[in-house]
Formats: sequence, C-alpha cells, structure tokens
Amino acid sequence: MDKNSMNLIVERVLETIAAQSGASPKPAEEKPAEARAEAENPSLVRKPSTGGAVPPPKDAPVFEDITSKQAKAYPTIDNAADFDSVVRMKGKTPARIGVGRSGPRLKTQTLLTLRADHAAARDAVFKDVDEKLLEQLGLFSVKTCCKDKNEFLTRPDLGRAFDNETIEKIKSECKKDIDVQLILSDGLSSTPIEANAAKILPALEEGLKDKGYSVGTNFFVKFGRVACEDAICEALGAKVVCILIGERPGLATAESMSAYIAYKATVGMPESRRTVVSNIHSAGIPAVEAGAYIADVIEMIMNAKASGVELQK
Ligand code: B12
Repeated sequence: MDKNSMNLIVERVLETIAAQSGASPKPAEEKPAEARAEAENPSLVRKPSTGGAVPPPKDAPVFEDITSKQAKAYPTIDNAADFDSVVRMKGKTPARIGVGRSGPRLKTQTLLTLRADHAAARDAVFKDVDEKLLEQLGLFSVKTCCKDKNEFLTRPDLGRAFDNETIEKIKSECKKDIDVQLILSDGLSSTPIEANAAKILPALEEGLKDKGYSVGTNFFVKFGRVACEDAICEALGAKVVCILIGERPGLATAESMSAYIAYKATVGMPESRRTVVSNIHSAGIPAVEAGAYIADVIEMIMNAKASGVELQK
C-alpha cells in the first residue's frame, strides 16, 4: 500500500474515532481537497501556482497542461459535498462531470479545455497520416477519387470510389482470392492511425493466421470512406474485407478508430451488411485487445458466411 493511501485510511479512522467520542472532526481546511484527490489517484501531479492576475482558489492545484489526463481528472466543482466521490466518478468517464460553473456559465478552465479539445479534433481531421509511419508499417498507399481534403469532406461519394488506374495498381500489388483483406484509411481523422495502427495490425494479423485464415497484402487508402472497402473486396476477390479507419473525432478523444467488416462486399450493397467495432483507442477498446477481438468477429463472419444484420439472424 502506498503512503498516500495509508495516510487517507489513518485520517478516516481518526475522524471516525473523533465522531464517536463526540469531538468535532478536523476542519475542512486541514485536509485540502487536492490532497484527498491525490490520495485517490496518485497520478494527479500537483504543481505550485505560477501566479497570475487572478489567483486560483486556495487549495486548487495548478496544472501546466489543462488538457492532460491529470488535469481533466481533477474536479473543479466548488464546495463539493463529497469531493472523494466526485474524484471517483470522474475516474470512470471522460465526460466533463464535476466541473462546476461560474453563475450560469462554464468556468474559464472548462471553456479553455473544450477549445483545446476542439482544436485537437480539427487537427485530427485536417492532418495527413505521416508517410514515415506507412513506410514503417510496410504499407503502400493509394488515393480515392478525392483530389484533396476539402473534396474529401464535401464529397463522401468520391471517398468511396477509385479510378481504373488505382484499381489496377491494387490488383497488381496485392495477393488475390484470400480469406481476409485488411485496409487502413485516414477516414475522418488521421490521429487514430498514428495512435493505433502499429499495435492493432500485428495483433489482428496474428489472430487471423492462428485461426488458419490467409491474409492479403495490407495497404493504406488516403481520403477513404468506409464503403471504399467494397470496391477493394470486389477487385481482389476476398472473402472478408476489414477497413481500419479514423472515426469522426469528438471532444473526448481524437484517437478513435473503427473496424468495418463485411463478407463478400460488393459496390452498392446495403450498409446493413457491415459489422462495426468502434471506439478503438487507449480509453476505449485498446488497440491490441481490439485486434484479437476483431479476429474473433471475422471468424464468426467466416463461419456464418454473413456479416452485419445477417450475422445476427
Ligand atoms: C457519423 C456516424 C453516423 C452517420 C453516418 C453518416 C456519415 N457518412 O457520416 C449516421 C448519422 C447516418 C449514422 C447512422 C447510424 N449509426 Co452511426 N455513427 C457515426 C459516428 C458518430 C462516426 C462514424 C465515423 O466516423 N465513420 C468513419 C467515416 C470515415 O465513415 P463514412 O464512410 O464517412 O460513413 C460511414 C460510417 O460512418 C458508417 N456508419 C455509421 N454508423 C454506423 C453504424 C453501423 C452499425 C454500421 C454498420 C455503419 C455505420 O456508415 C457511413 C456510410 O457508409 C459513430 C461513432 C463512432 N465512435 O464511431 C457512430 C456509430 C458507428 N453509429 C452507430 C449506430 C448504432 C448507428 C445506427 C445503427 C443508428 C440507428 N439506430 O439508426 C445508424 C446506422 C447507419 C448505417 N450506416 O448503417 C454506433 C455503432 C454501434 C456498434 N458498435 O454497433 C456508433 C459507434 C455510435 C454509438 N456509440 O453508438 N452514424
């Protein structure tokens, strides 16, 4: 047991004894809120105040980076009736609970955190996946019919299609008539590929090979929408196609990836034929675990010779 937890238990026992003997418990100022939060979650790093025009409340820590996990885990609600419970609740969700308010408005820190998270989400949408990472992963790269990011965002139909030249390139570079074709794509955010690809690919490939399936040549699709997997599946004659793609980022994380899987996908097929595994990121389904799980899902799909809604029948 660490020192903080030990101190917390000792304090609570002393409070109970004091209450039973009729003595008044220690005044709140003697046990600052930050100390209780740190005891519950030792990863909360307290930094000394750097000062400023408006000093922070007496016992609130000052975080150098208000978007850090530690800062977000720290309640900014004033006079919480049960501070420890708020710390515990915040530890269970990335939602912005226990943040307090200033009159009817958000506190400055909450507003700034929202703006910083929004900026990270925009970066994730507009940034390209690093070419070096694709090289490291041994992936060749093709582009859909979108000529740039703006066209990608405004024309989902073009993000689902390839020109003939690209289809020929895919056919010439990839193994054909395999069981499973894996594809990576930036989709609506590039950060998930950078955060998860190197972890999910080996786990997924190993999982599939262990089950005895042949896996095709992995590659990357720039400006891809989910349904671009259908044209690829048709071109390569794969039994199952699985695209690992960046999800539209929210304000909780910009690192979330999804896997959309389909059995014998064909261009124009209904969306209900896809199975999705979403929320793949460090605070959702971690990438390695997701790789193993998707391999199990693909096994179910191969056995049932069906995906999406048909798989659930
Ligand atoms: C945007 C979005 C939508 C949009 C998609 C339109 C679009 N082009 O953007 C709309 C509002 C239409 C939508 C509808 C639905 N969605 Co939705 N959607 C999302 C969201 C927020 C982001 C998806 C994304 O970024 N895709 C990547 C980009 C690049 O893909 P895209 O090619 O632009 O768009 C395709 C996909 O988004 C896909 N899609 C979107 N939702 C779903 C759901 C399922 C089950 C499938 C198979 C495909 C699918 O359809 C689009 C067209 O091909 C996710 C949340 C998340 N964390 O992923 C939920 C999410 C994927 N959706 C979900 C659900 C349940 C649905 C609906 C079934 C809701 C309903 N009851 O009607 C429908 C099904 C639609 C379908 N295509 O079959 C769930 C899936 C849960 C699961 N694991 O099975 C998620 C994870 C939300 C959630 N947390 O509950 N969705």
